[in-house]
Amino acid sequence: MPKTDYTLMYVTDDSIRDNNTFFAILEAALKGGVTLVQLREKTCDTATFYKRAVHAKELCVVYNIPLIINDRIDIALAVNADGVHIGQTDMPFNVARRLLGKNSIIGLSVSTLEQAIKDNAQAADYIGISPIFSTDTKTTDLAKPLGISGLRSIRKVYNKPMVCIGGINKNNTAEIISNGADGIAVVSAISKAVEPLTATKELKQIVCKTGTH
Ligand code: TZP
Ligand code: MG
Repeated sequence: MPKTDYTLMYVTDDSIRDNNTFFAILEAALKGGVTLVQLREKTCDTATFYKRAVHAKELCVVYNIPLIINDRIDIALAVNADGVHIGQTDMPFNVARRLLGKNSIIGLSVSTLEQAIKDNAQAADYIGISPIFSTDTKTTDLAKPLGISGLRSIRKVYNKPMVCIGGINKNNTAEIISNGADGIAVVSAISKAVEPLTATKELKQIVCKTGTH
Protein backbone atom coordinates (compact mmCIF):
# COMPACT_ATOMS: atom_id res chain seq x y z
CA MET A 1 0.00 0.00 0.00
CA PRO A 2 1.45 3.44 -0.88
CA LYS A 3 2.32 5.67 2.05
CA THR A 4 -0.51 8.08 2.87
CA ASP A 5 0.25 11.74 2.29
CA TYR A 6 -1.33 13.84 5.05
CA THR A 7 -0.35 17.23 3.63
CA LEU A 8 -3.82 18.59 2.88
CA MET A 9 -7.18 16.99 3.65
CA TYR A 10 -10.38 18.45 2.28
CA VAL A 11 -13.26 17.66 4.64
CA THR A 12 -16.45 18.07 2.67
CA ASP A 13 -18.99 20.70 3.66
CA ASP A 14 -22.33 19.13 4.58
CA SER A 15 -24.04 22.53 4.58
CA ILE A 16 -23.91 22.33 0.77
CA ARG A 17 -26.97 20.31 -0.16
CA ASP A 18 -26.90 21.01 -3.89
CA ASN A 19 -25.00 18.10 -5.43
CA ASN A 20 -23.72 20.01 -8.45
CA THR A 21 -22.13 22.64 -6.22
CA PHE A 22 -20.91 20.02 -3.74
CA PHE A 23 -19.12 17.95 -6.36
CA ALA A 24 -17.81 20.95 -8.30
CA ILE A 25 -16.03 22.05 -5.12
CA LEU A 26 -14.78 18.54 -4.44
CA GLU A 27 -13.38 18.33 -7.94
CA ALA A 28 -11.72 21.74 -7.62
CA ALA A 29 -10.10 20.55 -4.39
CA LEU A 30 -8.83 17.42 -6.14
CA LYS A 31 -7.52 19.44 -9.10
CA GLY A 32 -5.90 21.89 -6.70
CA GLY A 33 -3.91 19.13 -5.04
CA VAL A 34 -5.58 17.87 -1.88
CA THR A 35 -3.88 14.68 -0.77
CA LEU A 36 -6.87 13.17 1.11
CA VAL A 37 -10.63 13.65 1.05
CA GLN A 38 -12.87 13.08 4.06
CA LEU A 39 -16.57 12.81 3.29
CA ARG A 40 -18.44 14.21 6.27
CA GLU A 41 -22.23 14.20 6.44
CA LYS A 42 -23.87 14.93 9.77
CA THR A 43 -27.50 15.50 8.94
CA CYS A 44 -28.60 13.57 5.87
CA ASP A 45 -30.18 10.14 5.65
CA THR A 46 -28.16 7.03 4.89
CA ALA A 47 -29.28 6.77 1.26
CA THR A 48 -28.17 10.35 0.57
CA PHE A 49 -24.85 9.79 2.33
CA TYR A 50 -24.31 6.57 0.40
CA LYS A 51 -25.02 8.24 -2.97
CA ARG A 52 -22.59 11.03 -2.22
CA ALA A 53 -20.02 8.48 -1.11
CA VAL A 54 -20.34 6.50 -4.34
CA HIS A 55 -19.75 9.60 -6.43
CA ALA A 56 -16.99 10.92 -4.17
CA LYS A 57 -15.20 7.59 -4.45
CA GLU A 58 -15.47 7.67 -8.25
CA LEU A 59 -13.93 11.14 -8.34
CA CYS A 60 -11.16 10.25 -5.89
CA VAL A 61 -10.25 7.20 -7.97
CA VAL A 62 -9.84 9.43 -11.04
CA TYR A 63 -7.41 11.66 -9.12
CA ASN A 64 -5.82 8.72 -7.28
CA ILE A 65 -6.54 10.27 -3.89
CA PRO A 66 -7.72 8.30 -0.84
CA LEU A 67 -11.31 8.78 0.34
CA ILE A 68 -12.04 8.59 4.04
CA ILE A 69 -15.55 8.49 5.47
CA ASN A 70 -16.40 10.39 8.64
CA ASP A 71 -17.88 8.17 11.38
CA ARG A 72 -19.71 5.63 9.23
CA ILE A 73 -17.95 2.28 8.93
CA ASP A 74 -20.91 0.87 6.98
CA ILE A 75 -20.69 3.58 4.31
CA ALA A 76 -16.92 3.11 4.08
CA LEU A 77 -17.38 -0.62 3.50
CA ALA A 78 -20.24 -0.09 1.08
CA VAL A 79 -18.24 2.13 -1.28
CA ASN A 80 -14.86 0.52 -0.72
CA ALA A 81 -13.46 3.73 0.75
CA ASP A 82 -9.85 3.89 1.83
CA GLY A 83 -10.68 4.43 5.47
CA VAL A 84 -12.64 6.25 8.13
CA HIS A 85 -12.21 9.13 10.49
CA ILE A 86 -13.73 8.49 13.90
CA GLY A 87 -14.17 10.53 17.05
CA GLN A 88 -13.85 9.54 20.68
CA THR A 89 -17.55 8.69 20.93
CA ASP A 90 -17.92 6.87 17.60
CA MET A 91 -17.40 3.16 16.94
CA PRO A 92 -14.65 1.89 19.27
CA PHE A 93 -11.31 1.94 17.49
CA ASN A 94 -10.65 -1.81 17.83
CA VAL A 95 -14.03 -2.66 16.39
CA ALA A 96 -13.52 -0.26 13.48
CA ARG A 97 -10.17 -1.92 12.81
CA ARG A 98 -11.70 -5.39 12.96
CA LEU A 99 -14.47 -4.43 10.54
CA LEU A 100 -12.29 -2.56 8.08
CA GLY A 101 -9.15 -4.64 8.16
CA LYS A 102 -5.52 -3.77 8.59
CA ASN A 103 -5.08 -1.99 5.27
CA SER A 104 -7.69 0.71 5.88
CA ILE A 105 -6.69 4.14 7.06
CA ILE A 106 -8.26 4.88 10.45
CA GLY A 107 -7.94 8.38 11.84
CA LEU A 108 -8.99 9.38 15.33
CA SER A 109 -9.92 12.81 16.65
CA VAL A 110 -8.02 13.88 19.72
CA SER A 111 -9.01 16.90 21.79
CA THR A 112 -6.65 16.54 24.77
CA LEU A 113 -3.13 15.43 25.54
CA GLU A 114 -4.55 12.53 27.59
CA GLN A 115 -6.42 11.20 24.56
CA ALA A 116 -3.24 11.35 22.46
CA ILE A 117 -1.39 9.09 24.90
CA LYS A 118 -4.07 6.41 24.98
CA ASP A 119 -3.74 3.10 23.09
CA ASN A 120 -6.39 3.99 20.53
CA ALA A 121 -4.53 7.06 19.39
CA GLN A 122 -1.26 5.17 19.33
CA ALA A 123 -2.90 2.44 17.22
CA ALA A 124 -4.57 4.85 14.79
CA ASP A 125 -2.95 5.58 11.44
CA TYR A 126 -3.12 9.28 12.21
CA ILE A 127 -4.76 11.61 14.69
CA GLY A 128 -6.70 14.78 14.06
CA ILE A 129 -6.03 17.55 16.56
CA SER A 130 -9.58 18.77 16.99
CA PRO A 131 -10.02 21.64 17.11
CA ILE A 132 -6.77 23.54 16.85
CA PHE A 133 -8.60 26.88 16.66
CA SER A 134 -12.22 27.91 17.09
CA THR A 135 -14.52 27.48 14.11
CA ASP A 136 -18.07 28.23 13.08
CA THR A 137 -18.23 25.18 10.82
CA LYS A 138 -18.72 22.59 13.56
CA THR A 139 -21.16 23.71 16.20
CA THR A 140 -21.84 20.56 18.23
CA ASP A 141 -19.45 18.41 20.27
CA LEU A 142 -16.64 20.85 19.79
CA ALA A 143 -13.97 20.70 22.48
CA LYS A 144 -11.92 23.67 23.66
CA PRO A 145 -9.37 24.64 21.00
CA LEU A 146 -5.92 23.19 21.71
CA GLY A 147 -4.07 26.06 20.08
CA ILE A 148 -0.42 26.00 19.13
CA SER A 149 0.69 25.15 22.67
CA GLY A 150 -1.63 22.11 22.73
CA LEU A 151 -0.31 21.02 19.36
CA ARG A 152 3.27 21.28 20.60
CA SER A 153 2.54 19.23 23.73
CA ILE A 154 0.88 16.48 21.69
CA ARG A 155 3.70 16.44 19.15
CA LYS A 156 6.12 15.61 21.96
CA VAL A 157 4.24 12.41 22.84
CA TYR A 158 2.88 11.33 19.46
CA ASN A 159 5.14 9.95 16.76
CA LYS A 160 2.65 9.08 14.03
CA PRO A 161 1.05 11.44 11.50
CA MET A 162 -0.92 14.32 12.97
CA VAL A 163 -3.24 16.69 11.14
CA CYS A 164 -4.92 19.73 12.64
CA ILE A 165 -8.49 20.84 12.02
CA GLY A 166 -10.60 23.84 12.98
CA GLY A 167 -10.39 27.45 11.86
CA ILE A 168 -7.47 26.86 9.53
CA ASN A 169 -6.84 29.26 6.67
CA LYS A 170 -3.89 30.46 4.62
CA ASN A 171 -2.86 32.92 7.36
CA ASN A 172 -2.36 30.34 10.12
CA THR A 173 -1.26 27.27 8.13
CA ALA A 174 2.47 27.94 8.28
CA GLU A 175 2.38 28.32 12.07
CA ILE A 176 0.61 24.96 12.42
CA ILE A 177 3.09 23.15 10.22
CA SER A 178 6.14 24.77 11.75
CA ASN A 179 4.93 23.63 15.18
CA GLY A 180 4.87 19.98 14.28
CA ALA A 181 1.72 19.06 12.35
CA ASP A 182 2.16 16.82 9.32
CA GLY A 183 -0.76 18.40 7.56
CA ILE A 184 -3.99 20.33 7.78
CA ALA A 185 -7.65 19.42 7.33
CA VAL A 186 -10.01 22.15 6.21
CA VAL A 187 -13.66 22.66 5.39
CA SER A 188 -14.50 26.31 4.81
CA ALA A 189 -11.05 27.44 3.65
CA ILE A 190 -11.87 25.48 0.48
CA SER A 191 -15.66 25.10 0.44
CA LYS A 192 -16.38 28.78 1.08
CA ALA A 193 -13.50 30.18 -0.95
CA VAL A 194 -14.43 32.39 -3.88
CA GLU A 195 -12.20 30.16 -5.97
CA PRO A 196 -11.82 26.73 -4.33
CA LEU A 197 -9.19 25.65 -6.87
CA THR A 198 -6.92 28.62 -6.17
CA ALA A 199 -7.51 28.36 -2.41
CA THR A 200 -6.50 24.69 -2.47
CA LYS A 201 -3.33 25.40 -4.42
CA GLU A 202 -2.39 28.19 -2.01
CA LEU A 203 -2.91 26.04 1.09
CA LYS A 204 -0.95 23.18 -0.41
CA GLN A 205 1.91 25.43 -1.34
CA ILE A 206 2.13 26.83 2.20
CA VAL A 207 2.17 23.36 3.79
CA CYS A 208 4.76 22.06 1.34
CA LYS A 209 6.97 25.14 1.67
CA THR A 210 6.84 25.09 5.48
CA GLY A 211 6.98 21.35 6.14
CA THR A 212 9.57 18.74 5.41
CA HIS A 213 7.61 17.22 2.52
N1 TZP B 1 -13.87 18.93 13.46
C1 TZP B 1 -13.28 19.76 14.28
S1 TZP B 1 -13.36 21.35 13.76
C2 TZP B 1 -14.22 20.90 12.37
C3 TZP B 1 -14.42 19.53 12.37
C4 TZP B 1 -15.13 18.77 11.36
C5 TZP B 1 -14.70 21.86 11.35
C6 TZP B 1 -13.59 22.51 10.62
O1 TZP B 1 -14.11 23.42 9.69
P1 TZP B 1 -13.31 24.69 9.21
O2 TZP B 1 -14.27 25.42 8.31
O3 TZP B 1 -12.11 24.21 8.47
O4 TZP B 1 -12.98 25.49 10.44
MG1 MG C 1 -17.42 11.54 14.67
